[in-house]
Amino acid sequence: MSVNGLIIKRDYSYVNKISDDYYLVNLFILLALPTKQVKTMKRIFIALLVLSVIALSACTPPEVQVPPPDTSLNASNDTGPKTIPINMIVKQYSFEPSIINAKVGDTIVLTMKSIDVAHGITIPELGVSQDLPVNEEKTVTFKVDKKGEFPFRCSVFCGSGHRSMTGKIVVE
Ligand SMILES: [Cu+2]
Repeated sequence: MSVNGLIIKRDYSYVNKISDDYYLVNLFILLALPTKQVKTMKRIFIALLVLSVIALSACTPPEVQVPPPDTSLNASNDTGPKTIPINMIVKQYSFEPSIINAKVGDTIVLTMKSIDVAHGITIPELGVSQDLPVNEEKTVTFKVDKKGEFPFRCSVFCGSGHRSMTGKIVVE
């Protein structure tokens, strides 16, 4: 019998005497033993630990993702003004999309929905102002008939990031 063999025998009997409550303690004792067999067990244990961590992280529910709406809806070399429908998600602290592109003469049909707290939108230079209660769709329709950038912002105080809740309509 090798010395290693004796150590294993002795320690296994020791482990057997300890109640289940000390399962973890037993594991650590085993992990501290320097024999080949225990080293193998240690590897298996660590592999299982890594696998369970991976399994757990795979099980965490995915974040609810709002599909990113188009920010560039000014495609086309079509002639003539168009009607541009925009679906906008409003939340602390952003409008999505935050940039809306259009051409002079286009009509924008902007449908907005706040998904967290009450917000509002104001586009001063285009005369647009709309409260946006939670979970209610609100639509404003307006025509853009001059070139330029027309900033909009949240018009209802909604928290610490309220002032950074901005966007713009870019008319070419
Ligand atoms: Cu807001």
